[in-house]
Amino acid sequence: MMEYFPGVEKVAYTDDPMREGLFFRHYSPDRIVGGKKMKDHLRFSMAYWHTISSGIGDMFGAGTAIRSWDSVSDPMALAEARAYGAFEFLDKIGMDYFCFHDRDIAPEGDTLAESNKNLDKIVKLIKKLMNDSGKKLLWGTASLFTNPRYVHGAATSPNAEVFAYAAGQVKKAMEITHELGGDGYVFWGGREGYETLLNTDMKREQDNLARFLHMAVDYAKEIGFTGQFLIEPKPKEPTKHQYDFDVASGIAFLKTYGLDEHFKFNVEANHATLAGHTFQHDLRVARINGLLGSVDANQGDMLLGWDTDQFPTNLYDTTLAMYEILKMGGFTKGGLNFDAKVRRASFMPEDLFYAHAAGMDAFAQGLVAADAIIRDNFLDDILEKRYSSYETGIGKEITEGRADFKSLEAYILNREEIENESGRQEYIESMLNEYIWRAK
Ligand code: XLS
Ligand code: NI
Ligand code: NI
Repeated sequence: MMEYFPGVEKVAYTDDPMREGLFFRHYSPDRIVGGKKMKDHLRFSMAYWHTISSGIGDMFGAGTAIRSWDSVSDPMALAEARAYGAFEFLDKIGMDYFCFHDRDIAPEGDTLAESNKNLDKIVKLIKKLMNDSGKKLLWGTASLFTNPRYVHGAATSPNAEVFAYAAGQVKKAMEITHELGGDGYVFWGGREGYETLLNTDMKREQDNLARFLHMAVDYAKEIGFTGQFLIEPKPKEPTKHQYDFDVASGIAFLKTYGLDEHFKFNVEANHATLAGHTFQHDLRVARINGLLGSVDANQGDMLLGWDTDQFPTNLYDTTLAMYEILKMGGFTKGGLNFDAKVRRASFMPEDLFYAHAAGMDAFAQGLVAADAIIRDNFLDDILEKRYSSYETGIGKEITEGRADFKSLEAYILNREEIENESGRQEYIESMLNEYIWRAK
């Protein structure tokens, strides 16, 4: 059998973090943390589009990636080679899940019918590879942004023909996700947004997006798909303004259109930061609303204002992300999908392995640190103390809904001074450092 990553062994854990070479230095899949195996906490997933189908080009230059399947020119043969390569990659990196767009796995034909035929062929192969390996599909999705027909959007296109095409395409993408036992189905609003309000009927576009999502909910019921539907917010790029700007605006949209019981969020780190939030912020907003479903694990660059999709290596972010995930009780149908690409200059096949291992280690260490923070009640104790005034006296009356403006005025009218306590941010940050440094 053809080997697509020759010379790369299965990545193993080493307890000597300074050992040279390709190893996990913190990720040890079967290690128990907080009563659960690391791999079951983290549910790592490979993004087919970045790791397998991309040539890692950028806006200014062609792809540089060197891959074993480069010499295959027939599009279907190439899709097959990539599928084999994908499963070899998953096996060697030791990851249980993957995610894809329909067009990542099979080439688009001249008609939707032809594209679907191509998909059927590759899905059959992928299903076999999944059965042989035990690898699983975290979520599927449809690319409603690459083809020029989606120039004005898909479900928000001013052109009803395009809406119909998108519906047909998503119908098929849901069917194959269901066929492959996917745990979820993602809606990232590719070009669902606008460039200028001068030519945009915002109300109609949002109404149409909601109609589209309701149709998806109905069709899932019809085919018995019970995976989690996920909205992936992003504030901009490719459009100047995306409708699913961030989790908070996503919640408003879902509630406005009666969709909130059918969807959760797939929170992507780099999208949160593009929206002017921290990664933790969007995870928190989703979590406290009971809507945190899954995570696209990557990171942006402080100096670059676009979705650079870098592999996540920042331990503060991974620790605080794992904190939110543990606080929600862990993933059920979600996971950590590396929606991340190697830099254009990291063009060797091995770079893919080093990149994923770096992200997996960063999240493993973040998990250990977050688990310790939770076990010690470190942040919970701080919150308990900080908000304790709401547990007794007048605060309790406010909390329990027994106070009103008149009773509060009567209570406070003759009070001379109120004492506040320090927020102790710097102390807390220094302790967070300790938790990260000590995470072993
Ligand atoms: C793009 C998005 C995309 C989604 C899936 O910015 O992150 O890759 O995750 O369509
Ligand atoms: Ni993403
Ligand atoms: Ni992204």
